Order: sequence, then C-alpha cells, then structure tokens
Amino acid sequence: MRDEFERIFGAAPAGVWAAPGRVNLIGEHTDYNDGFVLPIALPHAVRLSAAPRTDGRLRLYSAQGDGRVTDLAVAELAPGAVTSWASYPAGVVWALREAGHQVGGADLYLDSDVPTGAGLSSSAALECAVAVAYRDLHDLPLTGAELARLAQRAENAFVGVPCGVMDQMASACCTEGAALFLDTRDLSLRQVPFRPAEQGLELLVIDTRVKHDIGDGSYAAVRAGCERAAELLGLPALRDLPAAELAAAQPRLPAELVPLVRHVVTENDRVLTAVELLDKGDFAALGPILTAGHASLRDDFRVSCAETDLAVASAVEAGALGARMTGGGFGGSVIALVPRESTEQVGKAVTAAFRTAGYADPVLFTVTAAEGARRLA
Ligand code: GAF
Repeated sequence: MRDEFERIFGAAPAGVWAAPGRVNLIGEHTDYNDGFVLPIALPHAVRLSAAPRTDGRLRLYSAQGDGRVTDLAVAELAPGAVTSWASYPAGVVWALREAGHQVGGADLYLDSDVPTGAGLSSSAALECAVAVAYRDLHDLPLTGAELARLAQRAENAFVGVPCGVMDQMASACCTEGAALFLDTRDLSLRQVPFRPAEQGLELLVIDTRVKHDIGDGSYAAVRAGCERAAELLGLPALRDLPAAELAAAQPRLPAELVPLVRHVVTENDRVLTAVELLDKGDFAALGPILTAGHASLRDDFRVSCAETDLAVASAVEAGALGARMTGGGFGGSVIALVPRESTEQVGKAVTAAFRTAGYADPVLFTVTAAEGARRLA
C-alpha cells in the first residue's frame, strides 16, 4: 500500500487504514425502521494509504479503477457534483466539513477485495476507510458510531442512496469473533460472540452474481412503504409495533403494506431470538431462524430473487443448518451456516442447482467475523 501510493503520488503516505465489508446474520430491512440488526465484519476490506494535502485538492486513485487519478476541489464538493465511484470518498470529506470539521484535501490510494454489487457493503467499507483515515490525519475526536453516521450521511445526501445505518456501523464498529447486536434507534450496541468454528461450523457466503444495486429505486420503494405504514399506524417507526399488536393493526393498513409490516415486526423478534441463542452458543437452533428470515424476505418483503431463493433452498437441502439472503436483496449474496464436513457438498449442490436452472456459477467462500475499521500502519 505504501509503495503503490508512492508510485502514484510521488511521496510516502502518512499511514495505511482498512475498513471491512459485512454480512448481516439477521435483521434485514429493520435498520431504517429503527429496529435491530446483527451483522459481522468480513475479512474482505477496503485498504487505503493516505497523506494530507494543503492545497484543498482531493486526489483519488483506485487499484480497481481505470488507472487515472480523480482530482477534486474540496471547496467545490456538493451533492450531485461527483457521479462516479469517487462520490463515496468525496461524500465523506463533504460530510465531515458539513458537520463542522476543519478538514481539507488529501491523496488517497485505495485497494479493495470486497466484491462489488454482491450485497456485501463495498460502499460502506469505502466510506468508512476514508472516514477513519481522515479522523486520524486530523486528530478528530470521533467515535466509531459518529464515523458511521457521517458515512451514512455521505451516502444519503451526497451519493443519493437512502440506506440505513447498519452497513456503516458494521464496518466501523464490529470486532473480531463477534456479531454486532445493534439497536439502530439509539446506536446502543453489544458485541455477541460469533465463533461457529468452535462448534465445527462454517459460515458460507454464496455470491449469486446477480448484481445488486440499492440505488436503483426498489430499495427506496420498500423503505417508503414501511415509513407510510408507520405513519398510518401513528407510530414513530415500525419498531414501535409489538408483535402481539400486529393482527389488530392490519385493518388500519392498505393490503399491500401488511406483509411489509409483518416482515419488519417478525424480523426484529428474530434478531432478539438469534442473540439469545448466540449467547447460549446454540447454533443448531440459530439455523432455522436464518431460514425463516429468508422466507419472510421472499414472501412478505419480496426483496429476494429466483437465484437467492434457489441458493437458500439447495443449501438447506444439502445439509446447511440454515440459510438466507443477506443485505438489501434484489440479488447479491446468501449466507449458509454449515457443518464443516458438509461445506464442500453444500457448495457443490448449490452450483449444480444453478447449472440446472441455467444460472451462472455462484462464487463461494467461507468467512469469519473480522475486525472493524482500523489503522494498519
Ligand atoms: C442495505 C442498506 F444499505 C442497509 O442500510 C440495510 O437497510 C440493508 O440493505 C437491508 O437490511 O444494505
């Protein structure tokens, strides 16, 4: 990272940082409803070497880009002004300044092994890598949660994607060997041990290679449906509807909003159950909770697709304890909790099912719960 920085920018960087992608174990489409989520950080991360500049220029180079340096004037950053991948790092610098932090330009060299468009939060990893580097370069007294809020602000207001706060919180605040039990209403959190290997299990990620883009309007549409339902029920957010009152609430909602509400209410309960089970180390009982979460996203929330449904069904049939799509949906990745001795068999079964259906082969890899955003050197 140092050598490449020097090759591109002609001087040594001030440091090297990293911020990971994530998979969410359970708690999908609950974050913008003020609910609960339970993500882990991935070993896959955006790495960044950086040095501050005094001339107000923000120069960006991505190892995955087109070989050119993007050169921006920090003072001219404004929502909509940058349209490429550079809008994510530029948005973080804009959000820091909007929040009153006296930050200027920098040279940033970026290299990522987080698959893009796979529902694994490559965007949040990029934002959080820039945020944590800027925090250190400028000695800003910002907590992980504050960095995550700034990164979310960048994505919402600068890039224009109406995401919740889960992905940025996962990237900024996760710890190795733990899932992040997060209350997205007040950002209170607890690290819940997540080491399936200790019980002979693995977490298999199945990237369906159906490109997922939460900026394409479908995500905004379901989010708007949830917010409309909360408004009709006179609640601050759907998190405030207890499961016991779900049936009584239904006649007050248009028919098309009922399943959305049912998903959010039951999903929040699934997160709480999953946390109880992980606290007891009961992975066997966690599996069916994951699969039930997928059924709810498929049948009620309707954000799965044929490929994710097939990956879940074929993984469970081949011996996974449970499986579900992870992230925003409309493609992307599935996670499966698998006995170690069955991982290969499950992978082969999913690939065979994809070939039979005429889909491209999925990309398979196992993951462990990794560390959140941090300085590397
Ligand atoms: C995407 C969003 F960015 C998150 O905020 C969250 O809503 C997720 O979809 C669904 O749980 O990753």
